[in-house]
Amino acid sequence: MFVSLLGTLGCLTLPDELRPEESDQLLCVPGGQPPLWKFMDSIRSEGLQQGEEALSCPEEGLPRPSDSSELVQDCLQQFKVTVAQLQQIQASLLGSMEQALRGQASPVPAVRMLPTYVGSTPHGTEQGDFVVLELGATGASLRVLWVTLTGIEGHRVEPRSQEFVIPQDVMLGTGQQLFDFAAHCLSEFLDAQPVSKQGLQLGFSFSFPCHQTGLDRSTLISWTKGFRCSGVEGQDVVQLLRDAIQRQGAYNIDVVAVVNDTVGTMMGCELGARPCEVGLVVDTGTNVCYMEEARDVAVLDEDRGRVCVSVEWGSFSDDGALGPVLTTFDHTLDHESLNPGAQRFEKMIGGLYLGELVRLVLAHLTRRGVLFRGCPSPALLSQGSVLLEHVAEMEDPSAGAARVHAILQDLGLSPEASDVELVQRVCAAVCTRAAQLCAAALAAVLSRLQHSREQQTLQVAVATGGRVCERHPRFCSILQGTVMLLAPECDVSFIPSADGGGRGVAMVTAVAARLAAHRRLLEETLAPFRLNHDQLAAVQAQMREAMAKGLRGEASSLRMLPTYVRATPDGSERGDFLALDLGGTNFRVLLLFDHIVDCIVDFQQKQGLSGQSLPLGFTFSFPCKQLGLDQGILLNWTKGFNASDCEGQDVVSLLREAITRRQAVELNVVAIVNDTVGTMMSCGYEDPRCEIGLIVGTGTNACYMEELRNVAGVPGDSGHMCINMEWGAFGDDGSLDTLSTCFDASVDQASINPGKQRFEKMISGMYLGEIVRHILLHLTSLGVLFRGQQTQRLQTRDIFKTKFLSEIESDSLALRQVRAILEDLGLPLTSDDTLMVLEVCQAVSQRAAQLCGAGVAAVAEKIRENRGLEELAVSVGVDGTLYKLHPHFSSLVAATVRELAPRCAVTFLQSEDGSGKGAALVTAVACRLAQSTRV
Ligand code: 0WK
Ligand code: BGC
Ligand code: BGC
Repeated sequence: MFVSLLGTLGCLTLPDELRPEESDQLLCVPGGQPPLWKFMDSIRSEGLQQGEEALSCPEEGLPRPSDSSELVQDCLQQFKVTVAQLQQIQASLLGSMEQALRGQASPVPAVRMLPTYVGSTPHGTEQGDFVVLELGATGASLRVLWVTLTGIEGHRVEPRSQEFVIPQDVMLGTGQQLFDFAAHCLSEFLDAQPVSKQGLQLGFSFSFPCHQTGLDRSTLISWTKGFRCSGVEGQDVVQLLRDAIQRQGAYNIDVVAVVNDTVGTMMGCELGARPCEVGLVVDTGTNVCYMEEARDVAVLDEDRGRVCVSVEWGSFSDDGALGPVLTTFDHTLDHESLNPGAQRFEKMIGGLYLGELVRLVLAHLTRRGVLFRGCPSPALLSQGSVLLEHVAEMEDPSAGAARVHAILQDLGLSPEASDVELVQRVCAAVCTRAAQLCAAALAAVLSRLQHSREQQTLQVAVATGGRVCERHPRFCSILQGTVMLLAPECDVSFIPSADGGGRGVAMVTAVAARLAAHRRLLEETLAPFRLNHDQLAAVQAQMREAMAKGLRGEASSLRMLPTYVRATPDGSERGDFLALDLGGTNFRVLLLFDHIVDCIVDFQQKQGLSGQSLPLGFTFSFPCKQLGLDQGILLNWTKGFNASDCEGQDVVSLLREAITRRQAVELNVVAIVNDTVGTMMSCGYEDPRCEIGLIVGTGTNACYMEELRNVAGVPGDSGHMCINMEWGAFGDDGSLDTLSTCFDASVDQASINPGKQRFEKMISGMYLGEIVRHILLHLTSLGVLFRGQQTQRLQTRDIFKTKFLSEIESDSLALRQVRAILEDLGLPLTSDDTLMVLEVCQAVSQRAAQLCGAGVAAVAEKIRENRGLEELAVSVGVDGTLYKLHPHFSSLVAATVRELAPRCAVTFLQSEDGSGKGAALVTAVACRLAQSTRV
């Protein structure tokens, strides 16, 4: 007899002497869930004792106790839950939900509130063929579906599917076993479908609590529902599935999305009057998801739109709220379960547990002689023998007493009519409570929706799925009735999910596939901006070569202009000087030089310097061939300047003529200085090791102290000469074409000096915004951004300022602020768009900083080699809005220099007073040197 007992549980690996006879299998309903109680050891002990107990029952049975009706009342009363208790559960669950949403860690929230990266309910435009693998929704079985989405409203293609029972030793085995089993089932299913073996897209419905970090990245937190495979908790289950499919090697399947079954249920609901925004599953386990306001989900850095959150209410266990409704049977069930103390709420509602609760009550009443004349059958004394299907049938009024009788007989019992009626009452008590508790929890979710949407009356559709909802005769009606009682201000429509969420998973997969495709297009577009070590080292080497040619006076894109600054300050410089700084962000006008003098005179008046004859240092930030300290022939304008009659002129003369015209006789222009030189000098005043000047602002350029012997065209072999590299023009000979992208070409063609200043146009502030704008236009044309809608604004030149990059990439700015900047530009963007725009900005500024770093590394190495040093310590004086304001530019430049010039310890000094002070210092040094030659 004992053997047959185990028969009923039939799915487990048992020692031979305990393996059941074939005939006993009947009771095992395919996909039916033989609960995985810790029966091995308990059954051995208990079974035997119970078997013996069962066997020791007198033929005529035990007399019915006199207080049987009290015993029954007491039992059934335990399952009665008052409205007040339901309201307390509702309130307590709501409290836990909001606590978890706020990210409050202690006390540990009773529910997890896991963001699912599903940001919108289906548009109905999703289309394509998708494979869906469902694992865990229905306990010991997995399902594979082939779902075709037509993208045409109301046009629905019936999914094809196949269910596979998961062997117990797999559910309790290793993770590899489980995922290999899943991959095997996938192949078996696909072998039967007329589909290609390549490019299949799969949506993975994995119905367990997971931390998702993306639509296709999800880490299992803990198993539930009788699963306990080793080596999976804490792992990315998508990767485990990908590895298993790889090992299987039969199909090339891309797992593009992982979805909780509640999300699949919500997304799969037919598009009715209003989309479903809540997904409820009551199958072996239970859970709910809903569309929460993204701004209220603390872990998400988002303030607009909504995100689907999986509540994982199965773990809800607030002793205060649940304590009073937990019965002794619940404690026994939990104690005997695979995960005692966990999923307490689920163990009162989930289909895996309802049958067991009923069995425990029936066994209890039988031992008290109230049922079956006190004679339990071995089956009744064995955990997991009463299944959800049994309970659902026994409660189904259409089943009738005969059917209940048959089921109880199948469990080895000899029921009398009164037993049948009492068993039905027990089933009703257990399931009514389950439905009411589920309703209290759902009412908490509805209250949360009402709060977050600030709506007096909430209209919402709830998609329902799972065999308890589908098969239990009264579960849904009790659920709906109790919800109306607990959330009267909510107008809720319940939409049974047509196919258990398979379509919903395919919907999410379609969205994920679209996003994945967009991501691939984004990566392809940005790949040319991601420079690797070799490419940067090549730029460094090409720059060294161009420097050498330029210094030798040979044709080179680097003019390497002598500046006649032969020394950096030694700190002894003293005196008052006037400094003029033209070429950066400020001071841009036409009638140039007259206007400049007007400004100087105006400045003198304001500073009370009128009439004082002060030496003036003129920072002129354009390529000038200097013939002396106070002579500079403008070679060509850059940075959008285009004042006429200046190129080829000595700009110092032009200034002096303007001074003469203005009779501002007291102005004495002593030196003309490039802003890089001015910056080097002003920082050199503080740090004598400062021998390189760098500007990364509107334009970009660098200078450094070169050995005079290396400077062709300037007499003398000893001493130094500061060289203005004019590196903005680096690559004008085509040496950078391999790195140049179509976006760089668009910016160059649209500039007033096409083909010129190529290096500058990949680095400096005047151009980065435009490069980004062209990339955004390209991605919009691909449909990757802004739903493919080209906006007039985005087609406007210079509308995307480089300062936006600095703002958008600032760590302190949340995505929400990024979105605000972009919306001011009239761009209709989604949260994914915001992320992509951020990545575009990062790619463009990173390339600029790396190229700039490669340039500085070339200069530092040149100085080190000039001096035949193993190691060089040198400082770089830096100025320019982009370098100073961009949150990461300076650190990226420094990191690139460390990588490409490891033997140079390079310190970057941000110039505080601009190059004006440098111009004054150059003037002072010139005056000092002039003084020393006169004496
Ligand atoms: C401030 C310096 C000036 C230089 C400017 C460059 O004083 O000489 O031209 O930095 O930065 P920008 O203003 O172009 O951002
Ligand atoms: C799992 C949930 C799942 C629910 C319904 C629970 O045990 O933790 O993730 O949604 O069962 O299948
Ligand atoms: C000019 C340089 C200047 C740099 C930074 C470039 O466009 O050609 O002379 O140093 O901008 O302002």
